[in-house]
Amino acid sequence: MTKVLITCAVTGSIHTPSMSPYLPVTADEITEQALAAAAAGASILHLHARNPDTGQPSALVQDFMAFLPRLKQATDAVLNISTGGSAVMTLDDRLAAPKRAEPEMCSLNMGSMNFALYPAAARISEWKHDWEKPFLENSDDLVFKNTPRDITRILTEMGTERGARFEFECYDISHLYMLKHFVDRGLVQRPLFIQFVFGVLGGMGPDPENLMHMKVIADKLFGDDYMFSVLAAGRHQMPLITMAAAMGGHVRVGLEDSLMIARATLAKTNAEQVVKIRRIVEDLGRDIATPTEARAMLGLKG
Ligand code: KMH
Ligand code: ZN
Repeated sequence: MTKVLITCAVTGSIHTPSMSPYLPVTADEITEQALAAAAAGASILHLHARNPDTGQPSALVQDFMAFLPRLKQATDAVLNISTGGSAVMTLDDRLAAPKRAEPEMCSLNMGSMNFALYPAAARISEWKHDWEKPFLENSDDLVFKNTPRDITRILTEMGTERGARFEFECYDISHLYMLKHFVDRGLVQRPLFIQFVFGVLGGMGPDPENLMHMKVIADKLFGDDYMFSVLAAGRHQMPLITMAAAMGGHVRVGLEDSLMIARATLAKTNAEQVVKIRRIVEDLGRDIATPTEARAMLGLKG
């Protein structure tokens, strides 16, 4: 069976410092945790930046450049930069660092949607920083904007002009049809790497039936010529990615998606989650891909 690509999404832009003291926010913390995740078996590192003082999601090129060159020098893991950023950022903001860094790979969100964070906010009683509570509460009235024009722009500016390949993030069946539309227009290079996203309030729920159905429709739209990976938010992370591994798919872990390592236990590092899913994958009889194998599987420019 195909080797398994483990992606680790190191910090993201959803969780906030009050939710876990282990969430990496400074360049040193992001670098250290990303390198440990790669050493544990993650062949792809999905990266966002944070303001080092407040932990707030950041689109500043300088905040990305504080860790990207260090990662490039210290690991051969594939560096995958988010173009989703955070729903509060403009597309110009979201594209500033990816355009400067010219990564091999970046994320591309395949539709506009609600992206409500209040379930996470409801669990916090003490806030470390002033920005956190309004950031989470205001997500109740926010649209994560990824219109067809936005998608075209990212495909053009990152793909056609800079040679990046994509982690196509699909939160719903409708996003698979949007991806098919862009494949048919000739704007998307194969091989396709599709990330099925479960458990975001605004996207599909974390039900196993949804994963089965996503695969059925992706098979119908893309035939053999695609790879799927799964990420699931919060406590649904490990069960759904285990199911993906058993179905022949790939997996994503990381504190961007879940802060936990087990019920009521915070993960102290991203690497803990990589170690856990690696063990599960290997127990299922599958091998994990190295970064070199990942590049070949994904058709990256290297
Ligand atoms: N946090 C994930 C649910 C992106 O960076 O482009 C979505 C994500 C978006 O990873
Ligand atoms: Zn992300």
